[in-house]
Amino acid sequence: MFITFEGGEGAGKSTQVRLVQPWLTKLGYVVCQTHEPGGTALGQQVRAWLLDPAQTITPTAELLLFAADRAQHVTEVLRPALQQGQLILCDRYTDSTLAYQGWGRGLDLAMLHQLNTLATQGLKPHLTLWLDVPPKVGRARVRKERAPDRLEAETSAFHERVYQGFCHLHQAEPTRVIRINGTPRPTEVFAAIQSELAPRLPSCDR
Ligand code: Z5A
Repeated sequence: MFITFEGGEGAGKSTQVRLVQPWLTKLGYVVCQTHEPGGTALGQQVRAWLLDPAQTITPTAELLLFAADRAQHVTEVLRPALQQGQLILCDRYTDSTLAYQGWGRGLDLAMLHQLNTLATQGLKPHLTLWLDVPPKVGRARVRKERAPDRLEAETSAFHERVYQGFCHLHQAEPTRVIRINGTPRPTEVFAAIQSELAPRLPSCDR
């Protein structure tokens, strides 16, 4: 099973992946925990360019860098993990491209769908957990910790458009893109994720 975590900056994706992983392992699943951008050695370098606030990157170049990271990640990590029967937890995937480069940057959504298909060779998540946190709340969480990276340093209007993108993705595919209220405490968010995930998990031979 291939599960992705999505949301705006500071939505709590990494926090929840860190809670879900040991829970699923305890249930007997072999879990592959990964992320985009940067889930491969090549991707780590691409990620450094993408997030470096000193870089000026055109929207199209940015899109192609995310796609290159994804193409490598799918071939090197995701497909082999699925072939080995592992359960994948992936922090960001194709929906981030639609929300950030589509709604955020205003690139053509039909073209983004085509590019996502090319980069993933058609590999879609079985389930996506969208951590719904208002952009202001997510940004405040991140600002408390560190200086913003290149994308985090975008305007509030950009992050609001990204948020609208995630809302739209949830409305368009409500059975795949599950909305989780990401504003309560992490343990409460985790409990909500457990109750959504538990009935959907495949049977597991311990
Ligand atoms: N991007 C893109 O544009 N196109 C694409 O195709 C892809 C990505 C794949 C890097 O991603 C950027 O790439 C990202 C989207 C773009 N840019 N932005 N903005 P990333 O995943 O590396 O960066 P991120 O999503 O922004 O990471 P993040 O800010 O660290 O968010 P997070 O993983 O969702 O949150 P977290 O690390 O779990 O938590 C952040 C803080 O909030 C931390 O202090 C926690 O302790 C705290 N936290 C977490 N949960 C809670 C709750 N429930 N309450 C209170 N505080 C909490």
